[in-house]
Amino acid sequence: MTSKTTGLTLYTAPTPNGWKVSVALAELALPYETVAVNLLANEQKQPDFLALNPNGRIPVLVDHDADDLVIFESGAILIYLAEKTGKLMPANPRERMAALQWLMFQMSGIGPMMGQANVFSRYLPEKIPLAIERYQHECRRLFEVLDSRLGQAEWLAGSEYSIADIANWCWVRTYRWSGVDIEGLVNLRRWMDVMKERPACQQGVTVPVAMPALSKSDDKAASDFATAARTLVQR
Ligand SMILES: N[C@@H](CCC(=O)N[C@@H](CS)C(=O)NCC(=O)O)C(=O)O
Repeated sequence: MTSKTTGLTLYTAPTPNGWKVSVALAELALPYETVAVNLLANEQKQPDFLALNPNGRIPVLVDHDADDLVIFESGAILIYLAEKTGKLMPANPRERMAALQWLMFQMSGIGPMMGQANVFSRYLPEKIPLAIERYQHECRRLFEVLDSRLGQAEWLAGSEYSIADIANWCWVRTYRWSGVDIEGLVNLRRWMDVMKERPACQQGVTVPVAMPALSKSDDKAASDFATAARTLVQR
């Protein structure tokens, strides 16, 4: 836990939901203190962390300059940062709603479905083909929805880069780990290529530590990661 009294503290771990906030903070060039939460040691379920987030999950942001305001749920944190700074959210009402809509699409669709694809294809010792197919197909379907949107507009909200792009990219970039194919999704590919060149995106995904490329299932790093994650999902 932090003893900081001013500025921002981010409680996080090297996962897509944590990266959403570290990428946004990098885009906004806001200084912050990082507290790395060890998920495998179950630190997120200990009383001092549960006092910050009763759901026992990262990320959590504390704004010490706003009377130690504590925010959990990555989507809420992104909206808070956009409102605090007046950035990463279009001012135009139509595009603002589009940004919120595509943020919710990530929070309720892309994140949970990719999460379950990972659980069934990577972490559970018993392989249930129907469950693996169900979640990987649903991810592919959601990726096609993103691809279609990105065929109509440069960014998810429309003409402006926003928190919706950050939220979706932090998950979609791990498509290989979830076993989801992006073949033929040219608009999604175009957007991913642009996103990965942004310095803030590159820096944000190294917080709190850089993750090895989990792209090959026979990789030692990948198999160590899957073994550790198995403990977490079977707790
Ligand atoms: N809807 C939440 C999901 C947060 C979440 O699932 N965090 C994961 C890491 S990506 C976690 O803390 N897992 C630890 C656990 O399940 O005990 C958000 O977007 O903030």
